[in-house]
Amino acid sequence: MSDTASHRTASQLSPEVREAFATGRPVVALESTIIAHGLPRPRNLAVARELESLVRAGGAVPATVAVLDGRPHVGLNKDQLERIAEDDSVRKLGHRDLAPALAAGADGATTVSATAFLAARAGIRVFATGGLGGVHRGWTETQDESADLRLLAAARITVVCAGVKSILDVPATLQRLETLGVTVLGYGTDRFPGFYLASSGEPVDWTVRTPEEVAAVMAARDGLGGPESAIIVANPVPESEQLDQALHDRVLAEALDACRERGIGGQAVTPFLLEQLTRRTGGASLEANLAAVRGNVRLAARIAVASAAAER
Ligand code: PSU
Ligand code: MN
Repeated sequence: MSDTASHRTASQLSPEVREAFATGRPVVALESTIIAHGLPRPRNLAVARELESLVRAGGAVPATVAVLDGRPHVGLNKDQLERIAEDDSVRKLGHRDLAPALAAGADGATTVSATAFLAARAGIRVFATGGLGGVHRGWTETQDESADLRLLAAARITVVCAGVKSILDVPATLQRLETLGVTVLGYGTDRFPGFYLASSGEPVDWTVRTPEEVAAVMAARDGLGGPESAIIVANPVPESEQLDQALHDRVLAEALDACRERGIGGQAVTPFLLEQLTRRTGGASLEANLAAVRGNVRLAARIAVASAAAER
């Protein structure tokens, strides 16, 4: 654990996670914003539980991250997971929101930026999500770029995702990741995945094909002593489960128009667009999103197992 300095606010570890740290078992961090703000109810709670089961089935221990009563939690029990999925007072917390949420004693779901920070600080090496945040389309007008990117430039953690959300400007986001020095690995592909789609059409410089290869990259980076930034493992949704490309493009254009017309801004943009896509595709985008997340969680467990074995 890195919470050795006594002046630090220690995260509350679940008994399962504490035990895993003590015995060297692999742990996979999961974010909670996707649960609280990225998926419709009541499906979100079932998904939260399913994702934890997938981690366990893969031989690792799940650590869903959230803030409850102003305390950061790494690993949630059954009641706490329910609270995140069902309680209306649960806020969306990026990295910069952690301190005010702690001071206010608030409940909050953590985004990729806040989850990566808390998980890395607790000593967790692998984290799974759906799609990362990034540079939004129309950035020149709104300057909307997810805080996920800057935090990933500063957290030593491996993030398994289906690329970045396709609601974003994908080439601009990849450029930003390059500038920030974040390593990007295509998993079984030389194309950057497109979240709802197996491919965004953009190239990636490095391709890996097994969890052991990812573990080798992690070990090599440790051996180098840096950089202190994330490794993104970009894992495509299976083609058989991807969203139809033409439907995706048409519906996304409508959703972006709706977002602009209603003047949606700030933290509300991403949940709004995801919800619009689900509605306008009759639920098809939700199924593709879930297929991507499940695949990422399974792969993250395999990477955590391989990495823990390599460390022994
Ligand atoms: N992946 C999903 N669904 C989501 C998210 C990721 O499949 O809802 C969340 C993550 O928590 C990510 C956040 O950090 O969306 C990005 O929000 P923003 O664009 O406001 O930074
Ligand atoms: Mn934003």
